[in-house]
This record gives sequence, structure tokens and C-alpha cells, in this order.
Amino acid sequence: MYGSLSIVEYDNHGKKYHEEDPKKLAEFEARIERGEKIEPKDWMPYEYRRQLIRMIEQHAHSEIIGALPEGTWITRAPGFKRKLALLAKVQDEVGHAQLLYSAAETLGKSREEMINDLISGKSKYSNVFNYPAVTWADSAIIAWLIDAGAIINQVTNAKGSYGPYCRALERICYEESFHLKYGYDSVVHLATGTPTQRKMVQDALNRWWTPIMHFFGPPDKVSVHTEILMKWQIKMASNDAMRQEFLNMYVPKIWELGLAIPDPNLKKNANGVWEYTEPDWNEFMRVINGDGPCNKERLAVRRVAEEKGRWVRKALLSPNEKYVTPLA
Ligand code: FAQ
Repeated sequence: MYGSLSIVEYDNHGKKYHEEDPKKLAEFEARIERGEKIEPKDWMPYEYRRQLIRMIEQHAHSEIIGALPEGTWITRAPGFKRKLALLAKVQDEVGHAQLLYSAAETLGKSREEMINDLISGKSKYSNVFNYPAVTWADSAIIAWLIDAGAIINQVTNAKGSYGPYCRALERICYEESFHLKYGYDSVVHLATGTPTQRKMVQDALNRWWTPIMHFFGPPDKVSVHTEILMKWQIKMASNDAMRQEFLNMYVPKIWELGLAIPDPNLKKNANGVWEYTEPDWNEFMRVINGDGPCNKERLAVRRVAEEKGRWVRKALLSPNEKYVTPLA
């Protein structure tokens, strides 16, 4: 379906634009200017649809792959209450993927195509989930600071122009806010605990700082899609603006816990802008293009899930046929 919409050849970064009817395009842009939501059956430019599919699909993939680093800690969570909370959080993340795949489907790309593009390595997903959760403290840092970053992004973009994406984001944010509280509680517990616990959480923060700085995307001056995404109000703040917001909200909270941030140049300048050492953007490019510490492992897990779940999907689609389960 999505493929059939293509009339003009596009490069991977949307540089060539579909020749749209100027009148329709002007009406569409006026609707966005007025703050109206665009709904699936409304006319929209080809490039608006293409960009939304790219972004929502990557977001959905990030949620199901994002369940994996923390998921590895469910069996080893320290205590029953932490285990229950983590189990519920991981389930929520997978639920977010479902909401987001549904939002992307409204634009004409099927879920099967999206999953195939994920497991073949064609589609991207968030850099952060290609790093291992080495200790329990890593899972706490993920639940606090990665969820914090995700909330900043999602609360902002929930005010955007595409109805189904905004509604999905709004709902996701309620759950993410709860995850953040769980993550903060886990980090506080470790940071105010024994010297061993404090060291464990400090080491985890050291490991995660660079991936977190990468999380908001490349600097604005090199970001490929920001301009068009902001023009059409898909993205409501730039990568650097979101990174600044994160630093503004969370650096004081991290310092308050007596934890050190592994960047000697991090400081707020006289204009209220955070200055920091640029994280290694070559590492970012390697990780998002498939060569991070866990990329292969993450996709391998999804491939197995896809294969093992095939009989269930078939059975759901044609309930009158008899299937022999792989366990039978
Ligand atoms: N990771 O031109 P820009 C979560 C790619 S959800 C990987 O600046 P854009 C919940 C980008 O795709 C986390 N790739 O791109 C959770 C593009 O590549 P392409 C996910 C990245 O779109 C918590 C290229 O670099 N959230 O965490 C990243 O304007 C805890 C050029 O970049 C979303 O997806 C990255 N970090 O801005 C779950 C939110 N950054 O497609 C479990 C929706 C950039 O040309 C546990 N997405 N790239 O091949 C967005 O807001 C935007 O897409 C950005 C990137 C801000 C991520």
C-alpha cells in the first residue's frame, strides 16, 4: 500500500519532494498553522506521510526492543516488589509498541512490513537499547533517565499535528510517568544505600551518560529531518532543545543524589544554557547503523519471537483451521 504511493524517486533523507498540488499543499499547511489535527483520511503531502511512518515506526521498534535490556532483569530483580514493578513496566513498553504500530498503520504501512523491516535491519530504533544492562543499577538508570528523556520527547510531540500519533503519545506518557517514578525510587534506593550500592549506581550512570546524550538525536546543525518535521509540526522541538530540557530538569536531581556526571565540562552558563562535551557522534552513527554492543543480539531475539509466534498469528487470523503448536 505504502509503496504504491510512490510516484517520484526519493533519496533516504527526503531531499527530493513529491510534486504536490500547490493549492492542496497550501490548504494543508494552513490547517497545521491553525493547530488542527490531521486525521488518517485527510489529504496530506506524500512527504508528510513518509516522515510520519519513518518516525512512528522507529518509535514503535524502540519500544519493543526497549523491553529487552530491562527484561533481562525480571528474573533477577532484587525482591518481589521490584520484580512485580519491573514486569509491569516491561509489559507497558510492549503495549506502547502496539499503540504506535497501530498509529503507523493508519498511514498505510502494514505491521508485517514494519516488523520485517525491523528484523532485517532496514529500520532504525533508539540507539540506547543497543547497550547492555550490566547490573541491576543499569535497569534503574534506564527506568529513570531513559524514561525521563522519552517523556520530554513525547510530551512535546503529543502537541503535534497528526491525530493518531498525538493520542498514542498522550496515553503513553501517563504510563511513562509512572515508570519514571519507579526508576527514580530504584536509583534513590541505591544512591542512599551501602557503598557497594552507591558504586554500582555510579558505574551505571557512567556507562549510560553518553547513550543518554545521544538519545535526543544529532546536533541541530547536522540533523537531517528536523526542519521539515518542525515545519509540519510533527516534531515540536529540535534535538538540541530537548537535550537542553533534559539537562535542565535532571542534572540537578542527579547531583542532589551525590552522583557525579562523567563530563568535566558540564555546566550551565550565564545565559542559562548547558555546556557539555560533545558525546562521540561517531559512536552514535556506528550504533544506529547496526554496529553497537548489542544490535545483533537484540535483532536475533526479535527474529526468534517472530518465528515462534507465527503459529499464534496464523491461528488468530483463521480460527477455523487446526494448527499443531510447536509444543504439541
Ligand atoms: N536513535 O535528522 P535526525 C523510549 C537517526 S522510546 C537511533 O535528527 P529526527 C521508551 C534518525 O532516525 C525512544 N536513531 O532525525 C522506552 C535519522 O535516521 P534516518 C524512541 C536516531 O527524526 C524507555 C538520523 O539519525 N523515541 O525510549 C536517533 O529528526 C525505556 C538523523 O537524525 C522516539 O523514537 C536515536 N536516538 O530526530 C522504552 C521518539 N536520533 O531515519 C523502554 C520519536 C536520530 O534518516 C525503556 N522520534 N536518529 O535513517 C523522534 O522524536 C525523532 O525521530 C528523534 C530523531 C528525535 C529520535
